[in-house]
Amino acid sequence: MGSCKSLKKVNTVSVRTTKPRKISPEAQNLYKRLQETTEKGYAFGHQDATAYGIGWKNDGTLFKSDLHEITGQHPAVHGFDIGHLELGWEYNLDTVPFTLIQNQIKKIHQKGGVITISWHASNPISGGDSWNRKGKPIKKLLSGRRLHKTYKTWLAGIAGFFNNIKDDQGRPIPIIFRPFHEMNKPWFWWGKGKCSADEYKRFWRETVDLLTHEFSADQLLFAYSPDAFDSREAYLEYYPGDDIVDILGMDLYQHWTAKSFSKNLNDELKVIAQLGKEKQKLYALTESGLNKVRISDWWTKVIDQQLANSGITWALFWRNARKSHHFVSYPGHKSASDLMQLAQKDYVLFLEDIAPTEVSSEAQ
Ligand code: BMA
Repeated sequence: MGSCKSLKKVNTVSVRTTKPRKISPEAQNLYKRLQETTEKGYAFGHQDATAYGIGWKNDGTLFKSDLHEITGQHPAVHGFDIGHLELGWEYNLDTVPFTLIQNQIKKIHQKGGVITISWHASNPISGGDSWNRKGKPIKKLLSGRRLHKTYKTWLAGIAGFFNNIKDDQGRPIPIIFRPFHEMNKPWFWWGKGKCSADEYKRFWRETVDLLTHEFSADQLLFAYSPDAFDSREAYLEYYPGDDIVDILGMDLYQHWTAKSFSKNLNDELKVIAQLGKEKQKLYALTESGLNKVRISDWWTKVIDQQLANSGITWALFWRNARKSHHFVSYPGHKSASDLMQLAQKDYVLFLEDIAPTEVSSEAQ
């Protein structure tokens, strides 16, 4: 018992000893813009929206999205994933070239859009993918542990990648980074069962600290994104601290019926809305979707019903990889006209709706 207690104390102390946050003026400005956006409604987000869609792939010359093909509007929030950047690869785990991601981010930023990045990092022990749960990687990646040096090399590379994405003034473009998402579920190597909550928090804090201080990526805002949870306590189990989390995120997909999904979404949104109010932070649905959008009026009857008055800043729907794995409608799909209807609501915000006026006219 005694040793358990003192161990806990050590963990708690080390959790708190990171340096105060460093946030660039551009990132602060992004946060302000997100606050203003939230007053108007919620922003529509899509993963890899301009990188590829159903039946097309961006060779670098296009600015196209499946959403735009249907509604005439591009997403306001654009998600990308940097999994495999840590391996020094030229393509991410979904074969999107990292140079394309950098160029798309520049274009999106120029048009006034918002960027959020996830990281399906490979397992540093086995070399397998994020779903490979060999060993206890988090324990080894912490400072003073065997793989910490490797981890620092990873983060140096990632910070370098972010720092190279610059705006027209040569300033790094602000990005919302949400590393090690869905940690409360047992599917990733950083997830439940592979480390304690204290270890996870310490790991997250060290990650933020290294990226922003040691590797100067202070243009980052950070989002915390657990998967489905059933209480406030469960939501906060891995929460690394108010000082380093900017956005309270949640990931939730519809796997079963619309009824149960709607209920879970509603319950969870209430929890993060309350926490957002208490902590004075924005909150967002950082990943969602119904694979193949197999309910033709899903957008208006399920999504909009829950999100319309939820106070979220954005909802990001997952990638349109192929006809058997897509989360946004595409031209000709049975849900396309319903998405069109959703897009007509004035509180559902797209790229042009959130762009600062001077920026959008410059970029045209
Ligand atoms: C998952 C699936 C995978 C993909 C991964 C990272 O949800 O879409 O096909 O590799 O996300 O984008």
